[in-house]
Amino acid sequence: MKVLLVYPEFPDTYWSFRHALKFEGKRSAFPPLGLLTVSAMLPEKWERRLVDMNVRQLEQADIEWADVVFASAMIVQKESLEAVVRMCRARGKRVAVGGPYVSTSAEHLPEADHIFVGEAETTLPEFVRDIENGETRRVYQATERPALAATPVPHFRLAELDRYSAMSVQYSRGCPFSCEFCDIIEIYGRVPRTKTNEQMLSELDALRELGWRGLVFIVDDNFIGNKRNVRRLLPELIEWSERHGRPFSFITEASVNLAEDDALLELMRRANFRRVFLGIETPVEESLKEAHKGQNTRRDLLESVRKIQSYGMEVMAGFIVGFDNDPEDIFEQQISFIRESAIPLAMVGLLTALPDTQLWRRLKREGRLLKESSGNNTEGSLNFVPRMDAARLVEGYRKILRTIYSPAEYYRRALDCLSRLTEGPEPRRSRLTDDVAAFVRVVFALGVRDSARAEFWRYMRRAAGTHHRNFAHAVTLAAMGYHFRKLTESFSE
Ligand code: B12
Ligand code: SF4
Repeated sequence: MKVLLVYPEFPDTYWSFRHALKFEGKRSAFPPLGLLTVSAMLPEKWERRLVDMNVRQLEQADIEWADVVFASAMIVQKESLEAVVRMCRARGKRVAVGGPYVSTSAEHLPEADHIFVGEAETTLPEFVRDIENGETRRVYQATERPALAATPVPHFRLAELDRYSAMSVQYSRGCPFSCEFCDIIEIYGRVPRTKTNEQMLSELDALRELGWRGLVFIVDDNFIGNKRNVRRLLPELIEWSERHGRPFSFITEASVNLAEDDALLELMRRANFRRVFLGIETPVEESLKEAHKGQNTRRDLLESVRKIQSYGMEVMAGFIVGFDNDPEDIFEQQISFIRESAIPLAMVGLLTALPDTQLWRRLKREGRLLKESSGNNTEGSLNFVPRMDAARLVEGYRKILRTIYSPAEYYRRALDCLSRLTEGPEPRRSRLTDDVAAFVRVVFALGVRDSARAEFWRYMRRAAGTHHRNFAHAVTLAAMGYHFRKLTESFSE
């Protein structure tokens, strides 16, 4: 059996990092870990090929080659997914689809032959048996959330490593909290399940043996969802890392209560965690309560961010406007929180009701749902009727973006952030010549062609003078800021 694994195209969003990746000569930020995992669950003797359409085109020849096509998608990829399914079906190929979009929106699916709802650890072996017996079904619905001990090491070798700026691994699925807008807990559950330490280290071994060096994204919904297990993992990870000359630095997502655990923060620092994405959402207590985000109301959020930064980790964070309890001055409050917290990469979104979430169900009961979500909460469109006047909300949202990504504000935050981070250079995979080429591209785009070049040079002078040990990071932050600003400008056109 020949299996073609296809990852459809992303639209251009804040999360695509497109304008920053081009400096590095990369095509995409991360490989499609879901498909790499699925591949590892298929019989050894099946042949497989991966086409991540974010790094290369899907050719007719790829489709012709395959007996069966497996595609995975998030909601934002649905149009591209539909096109892939049509193309492959038109060539008479059997098509199976799965992943987060398919799991939450199974009723709106393109004409795929097989639909996988939920995690595939139990359903995929069933499908393989059915294919061998010549009796397959259309829908394979996972009836349970599998223990991750059964999840094999993903087939990282299928990805063209050079085209990505980071690699991904997953340690846990699920989150113990209950935020109203969150679909994670609907898809992956509220009991975090983790892999064993051996599994994690085998995945890192696999990446190391393939020659990967540099950034690894631990894509967990909440890395500290099961603190007890994480506390057992980190000492082994530190030991592994020292033994191999610290080949990786890590980035992950965690809930804000990370800040209350100094011992855990210290372990993460020693394991070389350099960035943590936090779901801060809003500084407004009433809105946090409305969102059932109690873990954020019990602490001083600015203090929590500062504490995490003091362990050498840059904080990235998600922010949301559009809650029923948002006051009229919410936009100014968000801007000053982001400024004071020194979070350069602040992902601000409009509240979105994702399918089958608690928020979706409440708004439906209240008759306030307008349409299905596009899955992209940064495009400035609402899929429900907000309490605040909708036009005012969208304009206020755009004002936040214009302000926080204006060159003066952004560079100031980046410098504040650098001054809170204590660590030196990160492990890198690239050769010196590649680094120099990337630096020249950044200087040409931001320091010569960009209208904000004066701010850029002021920033670079300060970064070189005060933060020379973190200079590479300072350049990366400049490139990221450029991406966010370019995208913000394109929204306002
Ligand atoms: C890493 C990640 C990203 C990376 C993408 C990297 C990549 N190339 O895949 C980045 C940071 C770019 C990203 C961006 C976004 N993401 Co994202 N992301 C994740 C995250 C944290 C991990 C994904 C992952 O690798 N999982 C690990 C694999 C093993 O799990 P899996 O994909 O679910 O695969 C399993 C099953 O689903 C199944 N399966 C998957 N595919 C297939 C296919 C077939 C054929 C079969 C049989 C089975 C199968 O088998 C696997 C094993 O069980 C998830 C959360 C999560 N827990 O998954 C969110 C998540 C997927 N992202 C989400 C969203 C909303 C976004 C954004 C739109 C955010 C935004 N607000 O703008 C952007 C969009 C990107 C863009 N450019 O426009 C949502 C998706 C919601 C949905 N219902 O579609 C999730 C679920 C998180 C959330 N609630 O916010 N994301
Ligand atoms: S903390 Fe994050 S992952 Fe957990 S329920 Fe809330 S939004 Fe979802």
